[in-house]
Amino acid sequence: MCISCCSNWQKICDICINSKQKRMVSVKTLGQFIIEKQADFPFSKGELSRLLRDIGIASKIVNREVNKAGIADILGGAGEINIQGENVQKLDVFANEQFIAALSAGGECCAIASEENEDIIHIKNEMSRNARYVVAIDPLDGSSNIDVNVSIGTIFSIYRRKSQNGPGTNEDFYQRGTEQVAAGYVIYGSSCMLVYTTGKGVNGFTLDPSIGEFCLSHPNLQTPKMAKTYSINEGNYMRFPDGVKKYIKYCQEEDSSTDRPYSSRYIGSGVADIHRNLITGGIYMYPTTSKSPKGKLRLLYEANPLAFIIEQAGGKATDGFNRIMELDMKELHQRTPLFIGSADMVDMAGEYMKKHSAVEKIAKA
Ligand code: P6P
Repeated sequence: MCISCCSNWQKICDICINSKQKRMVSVKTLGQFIIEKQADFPFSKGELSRLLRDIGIASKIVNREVNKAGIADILGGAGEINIQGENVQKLDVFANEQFIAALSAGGECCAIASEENEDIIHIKNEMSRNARYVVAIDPLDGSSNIDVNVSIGTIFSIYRRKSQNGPGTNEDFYQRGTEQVAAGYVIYGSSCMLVYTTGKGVNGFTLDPSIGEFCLSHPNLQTPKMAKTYSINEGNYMRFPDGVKKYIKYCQEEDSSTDRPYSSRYIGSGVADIHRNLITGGIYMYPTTSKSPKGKLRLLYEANPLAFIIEQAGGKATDGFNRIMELDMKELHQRTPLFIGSADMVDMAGEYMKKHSAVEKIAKA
């Protein structure tokens, strides 16, 4: 209530109330949006919508705990007993359990592949055994940043199962990224945002803690074709392929006609770096290194969902040579190099990779 209402509470109050009602009317929650967009999937009986709802619920619970992490000393650090006498879990274990619980209770997926679990998790209850979808998830990416209060994220990917019924199988997850029916991430940062696509554009929702709802804040996100930010752990420079080294030098050269040098921005939390680049433009690269000869990021629950989102926003995602979403899935925790972001920047990095990998191959031969 504004101060002026108190002085003349009847008349001004109506204005104040009307403006609040207008604000509420303009707010569209994730739930309302999902129902509205359900018409895009005439054959869907709402299962996909319920899956997204379940993920939204778990995200709110994880966000609440992530926000408290800073006072872990009071609550007790992971592995200790807190003041309530409860065993304090590591946040990535907690997050994993929350997403598994929400997806199991929702009954819309028959199996989950998680970064936290070596094997797939079969959802045992009767309702889920014959569910049509499987979910791949990185419950808390960048969790090493929790203790230093840096943004972290959850990444998820949804496929239709390939097996007919009964418990899900590994083969249900051995699908190319092009087969995803939905993908998204949650970023637990200065605000909590959920960004997702079902193949009809990318939309971002910001959690309003005062009403406990994700509200549409970034409709139809599109990423700039070209920008001036590159994200890579340059500490690995000596271990990079020559094409990456040459592209980094290109980014650093002085040339006002192409807005160079670019800015280097690397948070060490992929969801945070890729989210910033999605909105402002830029390229994120995690190439092969001598320490990670196949790359570090996982294809199933990191590269593919992020690639689906960035492509839907007009960007590109490759392994330096090939489109991420066309790579064959052969192992649950398969790693891949990742070049993702503004289309023209990914293309240029790819040209450097192509040009110098040929030279490298000849040198090694
Ligand atoms: P490095 C987090 O562990 C992650 O998978 C990405 O989110 C992040 O961009 C990258 O690894 C950081 O790895 O080797 O640079 O510390």
